[in-house]
Amino acid sequence: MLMMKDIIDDKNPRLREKSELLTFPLTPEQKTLAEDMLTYLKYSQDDELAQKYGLRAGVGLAAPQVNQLLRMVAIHTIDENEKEHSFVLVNPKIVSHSEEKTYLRDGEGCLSVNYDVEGITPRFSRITVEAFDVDGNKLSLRFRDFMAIVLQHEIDHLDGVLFYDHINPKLEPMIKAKAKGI
Ligand code: UDB
Ligand code: ZN
Repeated sequence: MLMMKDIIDDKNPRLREKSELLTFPLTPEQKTLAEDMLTYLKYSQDDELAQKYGLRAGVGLAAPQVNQLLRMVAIHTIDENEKEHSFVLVNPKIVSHSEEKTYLRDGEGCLSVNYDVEGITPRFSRITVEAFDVDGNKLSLRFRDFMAIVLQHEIDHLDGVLFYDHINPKLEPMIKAKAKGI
C-alpha cells in the first residue's frame, strides 16, 4: 500500500524530470502501480482509513510523485451528483483546449508540496485528452472546470512542472478579470 512516505516532495529533483512514455502491454509491476495509486486516492478520501494511515486527501496522483518516472496518472473524485470518477490514464496528452481559462480561487496545493503557496494557477477551462487505459485501449476524453484543472495539474507532473511555476503575481489582476474563478 502506498503511504505518505512514498510520495516524494518538491525538494527531490526527480519531481522536476520528464517522465517516460509507457509501452503496451504494461508490465505486472506497472499495472500494480496503477492500482496502488488509485487505492491511495480512495483510502485518502475515506475519513476512517485516512486517519488510520495518516493520508492527505488527494483527488489526483501522478506516477513521478511516487518516484516512478512514467507517464501515468490516477484520478478519484466524487462530483456534485455524488457520482464517482475513478480512473487511470496512461500517456495522457492534451490535444485541444478552450481559449477560456479557469482557476481555483483558493489557489492549488499539491500532495508533493508540504507548505502553502499564495497565488492562482490559470488553467484551460476545457480540455480534450487522448490517453490509453491500462489495457492499452485508446481513449479520447473531455474535461471541464475542476476536472480539467486536476488533469492539467497531473499532466504537468509528467513534465516536471509544479503548480507554483504558473503563479505570476504581476499577471493576477489581468487573469482575474478574464478567467473564471471556481
Ligand atoms: C490534491 N486536493 O489532491 F476543490 F472535493 C489536493 C490537495 C493537495 C489539497 C490534497 C484537493 O484539491 N482536493 C479537493 C479540492 C476541491 C474539492 C474537493 C477536493 N491535489 C492532487 C495533487 O497534488 N496531485 O498531484 C492537488 C489538486 C490541486 C488542483 C488539482 C489537484
Ligand atoms: Zn500535485
